[in-house]
Amino acid sequence: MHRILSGIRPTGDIHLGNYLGAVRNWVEMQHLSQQNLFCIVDLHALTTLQDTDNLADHTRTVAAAYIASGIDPNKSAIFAQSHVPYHAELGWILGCFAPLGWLNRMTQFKEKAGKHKELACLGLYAYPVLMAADILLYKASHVPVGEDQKQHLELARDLAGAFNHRFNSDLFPVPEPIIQGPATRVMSLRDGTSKMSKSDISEYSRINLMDTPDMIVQKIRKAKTDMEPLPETVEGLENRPEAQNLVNIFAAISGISAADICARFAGSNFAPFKQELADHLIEKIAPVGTQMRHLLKETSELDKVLAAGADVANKLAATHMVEIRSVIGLLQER
Ligand code: AQP
Repeated sequence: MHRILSGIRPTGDIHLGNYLGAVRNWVEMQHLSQQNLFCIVDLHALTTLQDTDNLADHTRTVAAAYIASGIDPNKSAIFAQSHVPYHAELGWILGCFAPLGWLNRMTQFKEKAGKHKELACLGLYAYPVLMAADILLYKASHVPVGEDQKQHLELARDLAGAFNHRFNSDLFPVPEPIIQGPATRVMSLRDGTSKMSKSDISEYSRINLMDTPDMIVQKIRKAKTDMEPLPETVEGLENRPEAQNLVNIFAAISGISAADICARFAGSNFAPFKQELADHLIEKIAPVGTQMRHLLKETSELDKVLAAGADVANKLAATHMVEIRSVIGLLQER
């Protein structure tokens, strides 16, 4: 059975990277699989919680982004991770089988903990184990994510295999990552070598789904480029990270190939290219933002969608947890 699971942390405004690298692919896939679970991973958000964060609001905003992008609540369960307590339970259990050596290799922990590794919290370190639990709890077969989650997905696959081997069972299917499309890693508009990210302090580093058309034009106009004109071929984008990123975004949002884009703008400066890129973004992104604002006016409706999604998720997770506890040998509750 094909069961898709993925999620986004409610840590800020959903941006073009989240959309192109993840949500847009989910929308296409939801009709191809038998079951879809799209989670708002609020427990993961606690690992980097800021004083200014409003988790409840951000959680609803992510739910609105899913629906406005085209996730159909009648076809896919949309729910908050914290509304299904089994995620935390399985996270603990898997943590007892995750060798520290595996966790020490995780590059995201190194990046996010930065120079102050000793001050980083245990949750940030254990993040990939909870992510493995998110996936294995539902026996998800496919996990569509952006490129940055590849390593965590590999850990989830290793943990599934290690658990199955340890208990001589085939309880967990080994989940397949789906990292596809022309924008698996969208870069910052201010620095073509850094990932576009919600936590970047510069608003001009990203396009948010709720940006107005004016903001989109402003951000694209100010997007960093270099002094060279656009090249004739994609090979000419090598070692030009900002130009490459903008061409990739153009290709992903318009459906035109990078080769055709280069051929069309060859030798031109960035102004007409940026104008057309902004037009494409406004056409695709602005309606999503408008729909999100509309959905966020009726939070009770959003909460109903989240409650219905949590109901589906809790029932499935409860059944699997009984199997998991039994395989481990924990005394079952009567
Ligand atoms: N820049 C990106 N390009 C392509 N895909 C991306 N994703 C995130 N950034 C990009 C994909 O979006 C999904 C949800 O990611 P997340 O928000 O849960 O965590 P993240 O990867 O840590 O995203 P951010 O924006 O960088 O958040 P912060 O700043 O809070 O850490 C995932 O499938 C991810 O691959």
